Amino acid sequence: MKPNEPMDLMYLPTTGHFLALAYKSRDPKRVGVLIESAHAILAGLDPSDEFAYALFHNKLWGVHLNDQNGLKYDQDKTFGAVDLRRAFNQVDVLVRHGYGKDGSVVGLDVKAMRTQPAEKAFLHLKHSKEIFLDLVDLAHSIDRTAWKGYVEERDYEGLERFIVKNLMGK
Ligand SMILES: [Mn+2]
Repeated sequence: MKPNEPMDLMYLPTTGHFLALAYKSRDPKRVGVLIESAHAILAGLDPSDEFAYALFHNKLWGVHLNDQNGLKYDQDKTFGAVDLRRAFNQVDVLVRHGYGKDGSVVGLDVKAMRTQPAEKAFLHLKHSKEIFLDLVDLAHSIDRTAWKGYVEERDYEGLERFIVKNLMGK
């Protein structure tokens, strides 16, 4: 999916569209989706919801993680640099589904935001990987019992505060 590109008009702008087409193909088991975070955001969708939906269908064959600030061109910003909560939600969905155990690969689609000295020209990639791995650690270490407690109490304000506190390292 790559909606909202100035030069493009997509017939299939979302994961749901792709999956519908996949099931109509001659051999649906050979068709899956690769979702890029920024492209989902440009469609007005939350990438973690798109990941979860494709995982439910066993069709998430790849992800390209990055970040996006608003409905501009496809920015391919450093993963988590715009919206850390949105980045955590993506990692959390992948971790909770054991993504990667069957050989699935997590990709990063990031580009340098501007011309920089050569020795700094690849930091966006390094930082994206570091932020991803930090969020994987958080997804493994976060107190799931406390999380479940908020859900059971239907205390969603408390849950928001709990997750933001965790993201702030408190
Ligand atoms: Mn991109």
